[in-house]
Amino acid sequence: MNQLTSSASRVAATGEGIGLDELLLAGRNHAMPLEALRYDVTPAGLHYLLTHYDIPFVDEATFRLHVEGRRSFDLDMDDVRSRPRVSRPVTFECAGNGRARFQPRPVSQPWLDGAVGTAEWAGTPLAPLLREVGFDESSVDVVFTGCDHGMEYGSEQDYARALPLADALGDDVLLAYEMNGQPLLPQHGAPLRVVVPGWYGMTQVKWLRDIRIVDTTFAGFYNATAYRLKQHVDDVGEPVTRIAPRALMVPPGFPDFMTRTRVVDRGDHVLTGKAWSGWAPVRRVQLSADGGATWWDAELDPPASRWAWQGWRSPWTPESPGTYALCVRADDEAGNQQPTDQSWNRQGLSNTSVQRVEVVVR
Ligand SMILES: Nc1nc2c(c(=O)[nH]1)N[C@H]1C(S)=C(S)[C@@H](COP(=O)(O)O)O[C@H]1N2
Ligand SMILES: [Mo]
Repeated sequence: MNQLTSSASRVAATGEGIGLDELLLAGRNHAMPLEALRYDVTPAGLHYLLTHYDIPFVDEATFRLHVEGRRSFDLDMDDVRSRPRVSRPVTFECAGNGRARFQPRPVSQPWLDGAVGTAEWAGTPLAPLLREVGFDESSVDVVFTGCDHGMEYGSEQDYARALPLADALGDDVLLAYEMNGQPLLPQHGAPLRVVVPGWYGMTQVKWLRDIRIVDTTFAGFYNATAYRLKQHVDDVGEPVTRIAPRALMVPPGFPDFMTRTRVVDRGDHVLTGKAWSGWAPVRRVQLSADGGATWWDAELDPPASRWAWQGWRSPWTPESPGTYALCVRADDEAGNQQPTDQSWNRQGLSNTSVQRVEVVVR
């Protein structure tokens, strides 16, 4: 079947534009408009979306979550909701954020900067459920399977991602049934999804129907093949796990429709935005108005929670009319920083090269 082989991963030729296949993905999987960086909690309709296959139609009335370890049981949504409830703001970012800026461009969902958002997720902690179902020293991974089904690189499967058991037992991991105080929307995983704070988006399995504790490293597509930093298609590669630090700014002034170049008046401005890292708290956010030649420090807002992005602000007073290239970058307390020279990888993952916003001062 030609369609199956043609869905294998590809790198665009030099000068090749975004194709209609990529446009179709980009329309289904929208980014968060960067002006929404103003909100601490992203309104649900502005949060980015990434769905590999179709949004499955899940009937909550007949829905059962199957949980399997040393024992097994099934839960309906009333059972899930009757368990202890917690709520926390968590920033999600797609591991492919920044992919479209790689040269050459890996052909896939062509993200620029906006595959990020922060929601208030409510649900029940996962660890007690894993303890109830039971595991022992030989247990390795927890496999989360969604209700959605499709094909990628020619392999047919349900969306399934494993997390090492030690990480799945983390205090902050939850099974979420609410986003921003409302039941999950269909596109965000209704009725139930996993939320693993600090990890890239592929970990946050939507339409969760099955949790399985297994004794061998899970060899499914989304762990063994996808979401790995590779140079060549047959490399084993290193898995991407936690979110690398990044800062983004609210584009100042107003945009030109087609170029998105910003127009601002000369004089006093306050630049604002958000910064985050899944490895450690954000240590510093820096700004540049000359395309990264010189930098100054922004002021960080106090963190609202460990797992939500943090606000930052800085005055900026361009005195003379002209064109400026505003840039912003973050580093974290573990010493991770946004690179000046981003290294390339075959799947277009974790491109945290600094955001650059062209501004015309009049
Ligand atoms: N079942 C299922 N879960 C999934 C996906 C998917 O395609 N199917 N996409 C993952 C990816 S790659 C990302 S980035 C996040 C996006 O979550 P959101 O659409 O709620 O923002 O969901 C993850 N969970
Ligand atoms: Mo993603």
